[in-house]
Amino acid sequence: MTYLAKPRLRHPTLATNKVGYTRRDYEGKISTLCAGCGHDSISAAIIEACWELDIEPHRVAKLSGIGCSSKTPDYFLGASHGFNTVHGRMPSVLTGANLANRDLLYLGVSGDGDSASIGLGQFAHAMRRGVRMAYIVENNGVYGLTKGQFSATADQGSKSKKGVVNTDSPVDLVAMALQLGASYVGRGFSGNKAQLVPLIKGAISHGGAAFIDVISPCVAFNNHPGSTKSYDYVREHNEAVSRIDFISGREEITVDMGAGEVVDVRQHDGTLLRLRSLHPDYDPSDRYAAMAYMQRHHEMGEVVTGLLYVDPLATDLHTALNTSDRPLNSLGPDQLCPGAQALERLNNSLR
Ligand SMILES: Cc1ncc(C[n+]2csc(CCOP(=O)(O)OP(=O)(O)O)c2C)c(N)n1
Ligand code: SF4
Ligand SMILES: [Mg+2]
Repeated sequence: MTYLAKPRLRHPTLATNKVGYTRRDYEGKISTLCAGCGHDSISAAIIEACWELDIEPHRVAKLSGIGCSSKTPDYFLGASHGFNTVHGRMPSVLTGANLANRDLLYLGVSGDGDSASIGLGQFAHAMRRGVRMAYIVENNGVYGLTKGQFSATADQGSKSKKGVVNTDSPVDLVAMALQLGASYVGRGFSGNKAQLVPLIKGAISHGGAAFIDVISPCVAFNNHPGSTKSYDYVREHNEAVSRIDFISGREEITVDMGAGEVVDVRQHDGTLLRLRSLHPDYDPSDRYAAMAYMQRHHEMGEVVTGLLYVDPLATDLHTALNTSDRPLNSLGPDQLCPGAQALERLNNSLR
């Protein structure tokens, strides 16, 4: 096997962000995915989002499971913390890491097989517990790494490359995330970077469990007529509910008066999500209306994209558990161990 390394040369004219890094500093190894795989476009969007957010790479922890999608953290943020877990187990490992060190920004990267099949239970519990993270599923409707079997997100009636029809109903991770209590829920398309980058920026800056399902065509096994996860199908059936701009707290805020209805959503950290509603009837603050809207449009054969729901005042698992403001991994044994007397008191209270 040949390992390709990127040249270390840095062109002096490359633009730097506010913390002094170029986009190159957010890259990783050279991708070994198939040319044209949607997952590579998502990696590019993550790189762009982190660069634009002025995040220092060492403040990010990227975790994934198993699959082509779960390999991608090797191709971005090469200077960040990383953990490639076992299949479907990213959410629990991320939850543990997050509880140990609340100071990092957590990026969970997974696939539709990893999250909707073997890892469905893990996905559900991370959403309902409100673990603060940007959870990104790179959804191609197949197990790409193991040669293209239908995954649980494949639409009923869609066809495999060999013409086999999928008879099972799909798991819709967006609908599940909404139902389970995620406080930021969106759907993107790997072929629409202009929409995806602000969606990812909003998710990283969000104060609770943020979930984005990104339709990401698998060019090797699921990009043919009959697939509902192909480039052509998604381009033809895409129904965007909103155009989203992400405005960091420090930047000047301007209003585009010419656009359609504009909803500004200010998040905990002062950042602003500016949603230009493309449909006057769409309300991104109504969880149940979002679920009904998605269902209606799915039945019409449409793939609804955009920021579907956000609770700007969401809190996370640390708030629920009332953990210490200081990351647990920075506390010493004297602070972590309550001592024999406290243990005795607790035992007595339970007798
Ligand atoms: C416990 C376990 N079961 C099965 C596998 C085999 N396996 C590897 S990747 C994968 C599916 C990956 O699909 P997905 O998450 O959709 O990623 P993609 O390759 O499509 O991006 C499976 C079933 C495994 N690695 N471990
Ligand atoms: S098999 Fe599919 S998902 Fe895997 S790298 Fe190739 S195109 Fe991407
Ligand atoms: Mg897949």
